[in-house]
Amino acid sequence: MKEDNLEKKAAIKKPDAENPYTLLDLKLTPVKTWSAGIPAVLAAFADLIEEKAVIRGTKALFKMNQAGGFDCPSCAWPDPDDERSPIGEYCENGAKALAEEATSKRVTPEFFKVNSVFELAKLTDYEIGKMGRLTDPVYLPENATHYVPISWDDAFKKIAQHLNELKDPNEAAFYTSGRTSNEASFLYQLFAKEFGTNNMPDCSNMCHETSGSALRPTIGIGKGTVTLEDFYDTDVIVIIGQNPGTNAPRMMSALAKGKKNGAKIIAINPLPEAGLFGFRNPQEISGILGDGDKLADLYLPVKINGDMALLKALECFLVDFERKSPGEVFDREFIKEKTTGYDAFVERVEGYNAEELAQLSGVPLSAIYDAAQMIAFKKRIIVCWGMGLTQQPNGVHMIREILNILLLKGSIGKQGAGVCPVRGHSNVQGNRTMMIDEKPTDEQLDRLQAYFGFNPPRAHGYDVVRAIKAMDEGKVKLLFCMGGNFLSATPDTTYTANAIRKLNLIVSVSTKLNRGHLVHGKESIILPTYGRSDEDIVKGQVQIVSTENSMGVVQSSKGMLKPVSDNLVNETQIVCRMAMATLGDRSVVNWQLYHDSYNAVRDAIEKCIPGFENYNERVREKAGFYLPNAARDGKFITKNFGDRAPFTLTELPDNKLDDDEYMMATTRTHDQFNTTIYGLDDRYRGIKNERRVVFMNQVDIEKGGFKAGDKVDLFNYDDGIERIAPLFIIVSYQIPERNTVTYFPETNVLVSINNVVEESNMPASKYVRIKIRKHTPEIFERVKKIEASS
Ligand SMILES: Nc1nc2c(c(=O)[nH]1)N[C@H]1C(S)=C(S)[C@@H](COP(=O)(O)OP(=O)(O)OC[C@H]3O[C@@H](n4cnc5c(=O)[nH]c(N)nc54)[C@H](O)[C@@H]3O)O[C@H]1N2
Ligand SMILES: Nc1nc2c(c(=O)[nH]1)N[C@H]1C(S)=C(S)[C@@H](COP(=O)(O)OP(=O)(O)OC[C@H]3O[C@@H](n4cnc5c(=O)[nH]c(N)nc54)[C@H](O)[C@@H]3O)O[C@H]1N2
Ligand code: SF4
Ligand SMILES: [Mo]
Repeated sequence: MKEDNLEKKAAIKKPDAENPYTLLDLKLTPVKTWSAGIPAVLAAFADLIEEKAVIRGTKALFKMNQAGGFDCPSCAWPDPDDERSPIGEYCENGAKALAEEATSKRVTPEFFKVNSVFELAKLTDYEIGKMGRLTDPVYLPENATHYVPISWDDAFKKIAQHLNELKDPNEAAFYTSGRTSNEASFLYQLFAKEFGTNNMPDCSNMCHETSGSALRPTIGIGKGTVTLEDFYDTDVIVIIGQNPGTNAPRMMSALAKGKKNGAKIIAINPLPEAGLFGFRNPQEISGILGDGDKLADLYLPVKINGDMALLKALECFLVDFERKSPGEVFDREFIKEKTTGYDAFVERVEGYNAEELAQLSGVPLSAIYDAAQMIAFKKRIIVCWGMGLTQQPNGVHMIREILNILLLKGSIGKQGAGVCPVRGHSNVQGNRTMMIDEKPTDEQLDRLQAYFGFNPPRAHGYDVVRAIKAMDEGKVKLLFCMGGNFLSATPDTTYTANAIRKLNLIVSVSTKLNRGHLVHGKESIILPTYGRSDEDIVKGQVQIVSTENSMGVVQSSKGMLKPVSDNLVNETQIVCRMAMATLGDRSVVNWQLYHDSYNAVRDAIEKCIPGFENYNERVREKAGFYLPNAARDGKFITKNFGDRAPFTLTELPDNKLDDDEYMMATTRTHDQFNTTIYGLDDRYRGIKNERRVVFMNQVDIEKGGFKAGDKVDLFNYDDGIERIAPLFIIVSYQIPERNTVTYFPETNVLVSINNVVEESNMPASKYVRIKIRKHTPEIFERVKKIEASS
């Protein structure tokens, strides 16, 4: 009894929203200049062994990304349309993602009985993730210390009761991470809209919202325009702000193939990432025994956010070359027929001084000249980008600047040319196609209304940042999370944790335990569900679901592993049961039909979303089908510019730093999937057994009076508020001066909720002004004070 009381008191002290502030035992290993190869194969299998899933996992690996198999749950890189390698169409990180899912370790109700929420929160994210798969629904009552079992029916009753008690449907928000299938996503947004809200924050709001915001008004579609085939026959591939060797590893094979066929590669990144320089294909003998493929022909070590200056300097050269060889550099016909705003754009470029721009970018002018030379007389250029651009305050404009260059060259909407935003989560693009969007268009809503017969809400809802603020202000009282880890993926951890604690109820549909389950509202419910690799049987039949990859291909996915528990429910049925429990007779949707049949869901999708004609038939074709993409075909149907793509006039950012300030980009290690920490190494960057590191240039280390290996604390002072990430180790690294890199989620605590990307409102988590000071033990007291007062 006494112990129970103590425990309650402890629980009131708030479970930690942060990883423990302790250091492991950092070892430095050589930084790599090529990716994959034998170490990648070994690493893939090491994870299966650790997860006690060797037999299950190996069996599944051979079905992953194969026609008739299941879609890799990790990233959104596409599979080849034609022949697939019988040895395997997966990479090291796909295998790790699978090992996480296929694990035979289990988090059962007994686990929750012996482990209080408070105690669990003292573990690291790595330890929490390694506990295993969730097996049963559990419920945390108000003021309770432990999750307790709850039946599915009771869970839905509780959720329904909470939803129906809200004064306004907009007091609820429905978050989506990017793994949810098309079928479940469609029903999920349908439910939110029938319930009455467009509050659908999703992981896109932290990821590629910036790309959509940049592309939709300019080329008429918020997606990429290239296909995998384009990589194989092109002249130049530019990779800017993206780390393919870690985050889309099979992109390396496409780059190598393009390169073999004559393409040149330009890499633009503050860090010399291994995957940009070389690739040893573990699926080819030459990759195992030989030197592999050399990739980047030119590497431009841009400063964080120096990309705008760099792109403009590049344009200065292009304009100059064109002046000297009229018609040979720019595609005059394309510009005349398909674009608008050319003259004003060129005038703007002519006003710049290339030397000054180069200074701002951090890249020598001669190297930018070389890049200009490489693209000036080529017509087929592909530009790929990732979070290095999208998570910058001016990311929308930087992407439009890339587009400016492609428009000058007529290098979009033709074979071997175009834009390639490399999407993150395996079905994040499909989620958006299925209308998971806080700002659906009238056309989308009209079609839904016509088919289902209810009036969907028209007012825009909350995105991620706005949802957190609304939670803090008490305007959102219930957060439903379809996958993901809302707490740790979002910025300003202390503020966000506090906002979550104000909720009446948080519901998480999850495969694995994460910190987001431990920092909770007054009440909390966890609903365990299937992963992509799990066999999903409905009415005695094994089901397929579908997903859309980075290049707009919709494919089927059929899980094959026996689920870890008989008490899991698939996401589609979770939505249907929640809808029936909440809306009852109020609903005009036949939820029972969709509950029982994925085919019926696909039929409804076909009626409501263009491009899905004969969905049920075509999704069963071997390589799936491409969604329509007018920009890919060279048609730019824009809202404000008719059938023309506009040149955009952009500004240079002011990146001046105070004397003791550094710019920090938060990034991923090679051993994590977002907030899921597979392991504690970052092999390619030479880091072993530590995540609390800060990469610094040696010049800065010395100027700051530090030494490599010193322990430091990191601070941010945006909005006049002190934010602290204590206890990091300095690692001397090849990175531009005054720039630093750290890993998220540990440094999300430093990212102000107000530090957002213009237009897309995404957290600008690669543009964080920090101060670095020698570590003092007293810092922990200060951190505690900040947490207590928030
Ligand atoms: N294994 C694995 N795969 C993943 C993920 C994962 O966590 N693990 N996450 C998935 C998801 S959701 C996403 S969105 C993608 C993310 O994939 P990426 O877009 O590659 O994401 P990051 O690792 O955050 O960082 C991208 C790169 O941006 C660079 N960078 C930072 N600042 C700047 C800058 O100012 N300019 C330029 N040019 N570059 C800069 C960094 O050095 C880094 O190399 O990967 C997906 N795939
Ligand atoms: N500082 C900083 N912050 C960032 C980023 C950054 O670069 N820097 N990147 C941002 C980006 S690009 C993204 S996409 C977000 C990611 O944000 P999220 O998508 O919210 O986070 P994840 O870590 O991918 O979610 C992991 C959890 O999803 C659950 N899960 C896994 N598979 C499934 C499944 O099949 N179904 C269900 N229902 N649940 C599943 C598991 O419980 C797991 O713990 O983070 C963002 N946050
Ligand atoms: S590239 Fe991405 S989708 Fe393909 S196997 Fe690797 S992690 Fe999975
Ligand atoms: Mo992402």
